[in-house]
Amino acid sequence: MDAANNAEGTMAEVVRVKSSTGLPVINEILERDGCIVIEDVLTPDEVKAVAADLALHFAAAPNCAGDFYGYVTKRLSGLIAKSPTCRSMAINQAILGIMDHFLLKGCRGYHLNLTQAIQIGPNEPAQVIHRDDLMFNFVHPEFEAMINTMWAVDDFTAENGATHVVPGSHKWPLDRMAQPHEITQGVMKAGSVLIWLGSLQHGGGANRTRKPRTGIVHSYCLGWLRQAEPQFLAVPAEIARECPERLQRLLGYFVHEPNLGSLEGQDPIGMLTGALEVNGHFNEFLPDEVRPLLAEHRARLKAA
Ligand SMILES: O=C(O)CCC(=O)C(=O)O
Ligand SMILES: [Fe+2]
Repeated sequence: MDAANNAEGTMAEVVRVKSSTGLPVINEILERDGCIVIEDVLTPDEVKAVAADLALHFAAAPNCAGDFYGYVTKRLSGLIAKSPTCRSMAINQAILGIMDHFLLKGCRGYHLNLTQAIQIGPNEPAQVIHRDDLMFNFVHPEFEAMINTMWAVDDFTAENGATHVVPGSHKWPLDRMAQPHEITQGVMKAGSVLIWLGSLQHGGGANRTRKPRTGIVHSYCLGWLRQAEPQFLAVPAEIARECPERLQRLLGYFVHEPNLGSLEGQDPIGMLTGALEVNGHFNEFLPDEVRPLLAEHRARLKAA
């Protein structure tokens, strides 16, 4: 789609920055526009590696068959189990810096919401423009519930289905729909990553070429929300056990204070390390700020 003048007379455009750009600049652009492209985050070898990790899976997968997911589009899930390269992409420092900035406004820890490789085939039309965070059905204007990263495995072009985005639409009222001139595309080279806030209007582009367009979505959400793709089930424990601790936590092996997600009153990561003890010590997982209140309560009881 051609970029055109929007209501303010400026072009609808996604800002593209180099991977060396500082986090505060990236976060400021994301706050303002709701989307950004960071160029060349993966090396060409990493792009090749992730494509190779997924090649046999894509070959075996049928097309989707749905008005939202498409009919000439293949989707793979469970990428942390399927691709060692995705494991390191999911804990990329810059990406997690962005997640910290946005998601820690609404929670004390976040996790992976879903992993999905999307291969838009030739002749797939554009996906409907939508907001991903409608899966979390409540109003939350003061923080983002989820954020998506779309890693380009192929070059994303205007012709092959580079993701449609509507810069600024994360600030719109829910019932304002994007007009064609307000929509642009996340055009980027393989190895770059498009990031969009869960409240931003967007959708897969039409593929008018003869080759598929492959991208990888790693989505992150607030730690007290249900994951769209349950990572405990998507990633077998034998694989999770071999992952770095940061990734294990992102899969969901953590307690969101207070006391959300504990197992046997313990940190669920004990399921992977062997430390979890059935009927063992029952811990309380509390934010530091409530501890003085509890201590006061105990002191009052003692004094009475
Ligand atoms: O494939 C894309 O570019 C975006 C897909 C998307 O937004 C979705 O399936 O929710
Ligand atoms: Fe989407």
